[in-house]
Amino acid sequence: MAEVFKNLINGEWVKSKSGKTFENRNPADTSDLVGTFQLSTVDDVDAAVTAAKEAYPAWRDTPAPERAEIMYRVANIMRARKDEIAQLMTREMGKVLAETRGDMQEGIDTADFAAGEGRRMHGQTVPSELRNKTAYVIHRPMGVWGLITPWNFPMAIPTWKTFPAITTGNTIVIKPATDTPACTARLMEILDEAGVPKGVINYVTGSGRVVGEHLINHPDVKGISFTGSSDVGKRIAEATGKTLKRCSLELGGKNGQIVMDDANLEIALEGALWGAFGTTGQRCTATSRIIVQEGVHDEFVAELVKRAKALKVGNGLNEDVQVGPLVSEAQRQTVASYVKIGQEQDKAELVCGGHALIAGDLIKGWFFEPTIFDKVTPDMRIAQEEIFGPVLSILTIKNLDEAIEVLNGTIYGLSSSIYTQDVNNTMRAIERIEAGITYVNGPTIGAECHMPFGGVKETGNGHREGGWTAYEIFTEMKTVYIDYSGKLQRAQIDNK
Ligand code: UN1
Repeated sequence: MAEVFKNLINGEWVKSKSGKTFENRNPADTSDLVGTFQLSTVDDVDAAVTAAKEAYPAWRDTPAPERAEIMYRVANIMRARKDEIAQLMTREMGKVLAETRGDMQEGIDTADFAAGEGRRMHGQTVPSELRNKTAYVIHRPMGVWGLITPWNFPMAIPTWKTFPAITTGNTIVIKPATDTPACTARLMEILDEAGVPKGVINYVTGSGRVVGEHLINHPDVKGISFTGSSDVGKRIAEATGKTLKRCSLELGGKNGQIVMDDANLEIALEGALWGAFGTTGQRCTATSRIIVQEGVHDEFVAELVKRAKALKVGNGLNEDVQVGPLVSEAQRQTVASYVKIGQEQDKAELVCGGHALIAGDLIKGWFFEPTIFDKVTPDMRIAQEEIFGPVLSILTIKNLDEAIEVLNGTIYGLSSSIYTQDVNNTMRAIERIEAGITYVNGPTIGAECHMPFGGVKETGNGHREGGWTAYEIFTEMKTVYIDYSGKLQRAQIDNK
């Protein structure tokens, strides 16, 4: 019997008032039922928000270092359960074990960082312009936050949001993606075991239309943090804009890797393979465009195709598999439709892959060949739209100026990369590439949890989750002035 997962509301695991559940199946083998989950209603969301609201004052008043102590325990429990949850994650989402262990490690790192940050949470102290007066800034929690998470990083992204949100003294209601609710349930168990008081964390599964939308519009929810598509992000920005509710959005990408003629081709090739086909291309940071200088184009593409064809696609639970399935049938259909667009509408040249994999055991899951299009031009749809799958476009450029223009020529701006040995090219690219993240001689994927993460243009709304900047997202800044002169001092008047 597959596990039946319940909602976590006010410290209790409870069924939805709907009495309905939904299934979650392994995308590598759909006969493997990972679990059944509550198909929650707005009443369930209301109960979770009420619990979070009631738990807030006591949690807010708990000293931040005390809150952060729990994070040390969380990190240690996660370390102990790293392999077990990585296995579950591979079954739930499909990516290979090496990557699901990496996803767990990103969560552990985020817990370690939160544990330390709870003892810092520093504001700023500055001199006042008046005598016997001081001025400083502190960060205060806000109340209940709604966290809406995607399926591609089933542990890391929920931790990116949950840990800073609660370490700073907020309480949360989290709604995981319907494709990956099991890992978030494990995260809730861990937080509970580590000693997070009841009501501080609440977990409600169900559809975005019902659960997500109700959270976004709920008057007692003070902020929304969402990672997902730009289209949904815009809808959330619109809804939260009406009440000026804070929202932090991490959205789509169409990340480019520039390869200059003087690049070390070996590392540029390995970077392209990892960036494009790691996680089966299902990262917002995935490399979906190679922008290669004409002098090395032929050699680079020939070798890339050879290596892409050699990648072992299969069930990620097998240690020798390098590329797992797509997360769902719908995702595979999207990928197939973009391959069709690339061939028929864009008329790019398909040089590798392009088909669903259905031979042998692969018929059980949503597998797709690593796919490469050459002779792609910037105006083509496959060069502009986020595909979220193992489809890579090669664009050829003459020089660095053209490379940067092509790289910047999409609506997105999350991650980017340049392979070159030339320091002048490197510095110019760092300054002129429009993206939240630029890697030099590294792939577009692999951000570290203690650094700001996010993008420009339609990739987000200016926030950076990850690192110390996440602690600013989840708090209000309070500017404090203390006058100890014993008299009225008028700023801008008495001292001039
Ligand atoms: C995402 O794809 O939404 O930088 C996050 C990376 C990972 C996180 C990706 N650390 O690729």
